[in-house]
Amino acid sequence: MTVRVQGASRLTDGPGVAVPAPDLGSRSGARSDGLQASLLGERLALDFRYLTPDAYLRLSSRDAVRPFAAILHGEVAASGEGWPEVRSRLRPLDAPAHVEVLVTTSAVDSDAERGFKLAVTEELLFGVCRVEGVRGVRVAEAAESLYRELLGLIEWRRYPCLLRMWNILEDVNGQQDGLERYRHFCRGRHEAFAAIQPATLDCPPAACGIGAGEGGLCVYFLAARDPGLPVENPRQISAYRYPRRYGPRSPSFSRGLLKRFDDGAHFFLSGTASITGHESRHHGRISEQVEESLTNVRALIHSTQERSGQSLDLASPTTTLRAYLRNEDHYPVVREIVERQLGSNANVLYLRSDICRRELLFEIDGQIFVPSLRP
Ligand code: 3EB
Repeated sequence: MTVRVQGASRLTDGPGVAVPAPDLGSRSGARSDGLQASLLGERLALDFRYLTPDAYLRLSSRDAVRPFAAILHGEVAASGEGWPEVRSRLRPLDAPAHVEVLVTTSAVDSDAERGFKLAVTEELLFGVCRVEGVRGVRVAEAAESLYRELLGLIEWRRYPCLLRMWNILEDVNGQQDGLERYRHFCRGRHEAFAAIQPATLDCPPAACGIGAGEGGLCVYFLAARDPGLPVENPRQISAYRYPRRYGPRSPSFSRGLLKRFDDGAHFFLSGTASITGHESRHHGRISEQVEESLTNVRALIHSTQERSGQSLDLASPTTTLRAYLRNEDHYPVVREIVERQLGSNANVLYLRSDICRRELLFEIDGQIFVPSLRP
């Protein structure tokens, strides 16, 4: 069942960019300062919100709907509140800065282990690790050891099911020691999965693999106690079956993953680009790449709906998307196509970033949240 939500705030609104109340007549749209749960008193395991830096800096871990991690795009001061903050090193194209906050009504513990900063709730484990200054074959070594620690950590902490991985590699398309850095990364990541054979292999996480101009290798993740439903795209070969020409080892992720908690259904959309089968399409043509990527997203959502019976709406106010553009000059044309297809109210961040195949000019990912209605 799709919840219709009304009175959505736009991306650049101040505090109270909260998920608005589902349209239950009398209860719709009530907002005050701070982040609101979709219904008063309702438990919220997880929600993603886009905030301005000012709104972000007013948040507190004592709020009822509290942050447990934040991704900072562009220049944003640290909050000093103790939850993990990740600097994406990706520049927003439509504003000086945006903050992506993961919020919950659960109790949150902040912690650190094996090089990861962690936030732990009853339902979820969030972690982030950054390794600076890695070059050449050492990219594979760094990726392998980071992923070994990560897989050990989620097992030990009893959140063995990876839902979502974010992989950001400096100079992702650079050639070093005879191989593209992204392929060194894939090799190391694959070695870790092969060595540890985690439960996660049966339920590969949604993921993205993108590049930044700096920041070494940064990996962050969300893991849960029980598995979600991984979904593949009928228009694309599964990434873990890519032919060897894309690198000595295939990437280990699913095209999307649906996970239900008490608060509703969360769909994690992997990085989706202009690839059909296993091949990149429309080399050098931005408009066609954006259209092809969005066709892929719709096909994936369609097949998720078929498999799960869950309706998912890309343009819902509780959907948050990121559009990655290799070339900032493409911003106006990309935005025009995205808004034509999703409407101008869709929550989309436009970020300058590299993409792990050099011919790809565009990638999109994000999450769709469908809050459950209480009887
Ligand atoms: C692709 O579809 C484009 O290496 O984790 C998308 C999502 C991509 C995840 C990853 C890479 C990754 O192959 C790139």
